[in-house]
Amino acid sequence: MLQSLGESPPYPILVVEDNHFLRHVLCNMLQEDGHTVTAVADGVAALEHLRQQPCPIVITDWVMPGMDGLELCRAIRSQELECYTYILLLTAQESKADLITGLEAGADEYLIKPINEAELRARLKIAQRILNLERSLKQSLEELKHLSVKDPLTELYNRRYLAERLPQEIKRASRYGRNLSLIMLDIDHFKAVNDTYGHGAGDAVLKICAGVLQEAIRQDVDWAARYGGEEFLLILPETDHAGALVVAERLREYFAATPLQIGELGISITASFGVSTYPHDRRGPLGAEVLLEAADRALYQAKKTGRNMVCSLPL
Ligand code: GH3
Ligand code: MG
Ligand code: MG
Ligand code: MG
Repeated sequence: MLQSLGESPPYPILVVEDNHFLRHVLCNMLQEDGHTVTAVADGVAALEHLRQQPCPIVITDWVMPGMDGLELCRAIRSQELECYTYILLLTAQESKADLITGLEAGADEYLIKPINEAELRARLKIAQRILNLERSLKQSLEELKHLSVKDPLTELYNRRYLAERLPQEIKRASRYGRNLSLIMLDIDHFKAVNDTYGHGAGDAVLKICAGVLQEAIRQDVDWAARYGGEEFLLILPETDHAGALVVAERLREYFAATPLQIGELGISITASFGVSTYPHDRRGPLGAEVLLEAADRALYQAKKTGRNMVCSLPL
């Protein structure tokens, strides 16, 4: 949603002005309007400040000793900053040619001295609108990124992400001689959950299971994906086969012993597990599909041998 004017608090401003009196007047006025203001006396100090702390709005004088306003505009525009810097150039120059030079150096707007406060405020409203626009675009981009890799029901990673990331994990394990384990699990007789309690309760069970999986793994190292309807995959870097079997067995026990609470209902489920491992001493990489297939065969074995079980097969 695009934010409308006035909804966002005033943005911080960096004032760059060598004239002490004018700097003081500007700072007071901007602070009264609710901006957080930092003031410096020349372009070099401004750049140094921006390097340490990006600032969305810069109001800069043109003529200053050392680095002047034009050079500052060019320097800011030549940098890769994480957010847009709106630059308002203050100038005593009134000729069209000079003003065009200022804009071409990278200023978004100019204001001719002596400064008219109402005009300055109006210009800052434009800055606020543009910066709001940038912010909402960034938010939308983040949301889109999130949507493109996450399963909407469980909030776990989706198959698309898995297809992209798993080969990278395998390559990494291969390069550094590390273990990498997969746990594939499938809820037993899940169809019966839907049939008995309804599809809504079935969805709720899937969500809770996903939450349990997410909690059970090491944050920021391991990750979980929804592999199919009621099938999940845990990816455990730096984990050997024995370690992965322990994790799977612990989860199996938890599910078997803990009814999932959905409103008033306590729904008991079990799950079957298949474990596969890329061993640290294996030479050369391995296709992701080989590792997935091994986990899938092990899971099939667990289903065939009675469910509520952890199985593993050699690669
Ligand atoms: P098994 O022990 O052999 O795994 O039996 P199962 O019933 O779990 O397996 P089956 O593959 O026969 O059925 C899976 C069921 O999962 C059928 C499908 O409707 C249900 N399912 C898949 N995705 C979803 C979902 O997003 N929500 C709900 N509620 N059910 C789903
Ligand atoms: Mg000056
Ligand atoms: Mg199932
Ligand atoms: Mg299944």
